[in-house]
Amino acid sequence: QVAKVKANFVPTKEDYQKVYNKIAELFDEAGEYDDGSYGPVILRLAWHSSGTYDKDTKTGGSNYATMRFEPESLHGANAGLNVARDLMEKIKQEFPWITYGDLWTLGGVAAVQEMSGPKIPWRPGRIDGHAEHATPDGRLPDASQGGDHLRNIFGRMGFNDQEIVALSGAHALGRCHSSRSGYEGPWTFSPTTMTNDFFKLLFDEKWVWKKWSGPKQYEDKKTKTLMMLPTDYVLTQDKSFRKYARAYADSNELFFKDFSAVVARLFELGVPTEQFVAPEPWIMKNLDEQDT
Ligand code: DDH
Repeated sequence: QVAKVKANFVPTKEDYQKVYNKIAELFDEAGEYDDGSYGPVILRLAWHSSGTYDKDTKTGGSNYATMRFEPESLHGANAGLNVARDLMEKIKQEFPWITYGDLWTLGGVAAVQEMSGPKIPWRPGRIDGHAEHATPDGRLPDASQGGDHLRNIFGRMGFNDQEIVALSGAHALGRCHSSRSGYEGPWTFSPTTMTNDFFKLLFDEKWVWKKWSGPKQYEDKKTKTLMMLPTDYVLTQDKSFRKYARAYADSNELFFKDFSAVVARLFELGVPTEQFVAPEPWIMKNLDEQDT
């Protein structure tokens, strides 16, 4: 049954916490799907809905949740994210008052926090837009490219080298699917727990080209079970990137601190400040911090 939005209903932080809780409970309903959690794919939805931002034209970003519409839903980079959008649609039916942009980014926050990551400050205020707010294809990173491409793509969003490296640490979570991106496999041995293992493995393992007919990707020489994308590996090859990657490999605490700050900013890209309900972002509670 679809709940009706009551007239003049002004949701409070507690109402958003209820949505957070439902999303968090949903992660564990994954059963045999991937590594037993929907968390990673929902984080990817939040990131791809935010990462289309262009600071010069102030277009794209999480404000309008335009990935609901074609052709953005069909952009190559978004292959497989229909899984995440369909899951979030169930939550939207239960809480029809929340906007899609708020719902998807709150999903990303819940994914990081529930998979043992740092708190991600977040606040509501995004509005549902229309297909004409969608941005052209090609705004998200192409995994086959190198450092210049990363700087172009993330620079357009307003991020520097340190922030590019911190954001890339999200690949501690989840995996590649040959049916979606063409790439295959997880980056770490614990793809549903947020750690700095992505950086540690980059330095500690020997990475060799995987011999297969798929797109060029690395595999770890020892177990051949882990993978790195060309854009991941470049974080150890470029002098400036390497400095930050090394620092995050050496300190999970530093990585969590920087990751939290940069993801909070990522999820607010494209949202005019005056739209935000609260002057300061909120810290949502994890499921295990509540009595429920
Ligand atoms: Fe990513 N990512 N990502 N990524 N990403 C993929 C999966 C996941 C790139 C390419 C890919 C970020 C940055 C980059 C997550 C989070 C984040 C896949 C595999 C590719 C390819 C998709 C599939 O086959 O299902 C590239 C390139 C970059 C870059 O250039 C830096 C960032 C910034 C984030 C973030 O969340 C902040 C997550 C999570 C996944 C795992 C999804 C899943 O289904 O599992």
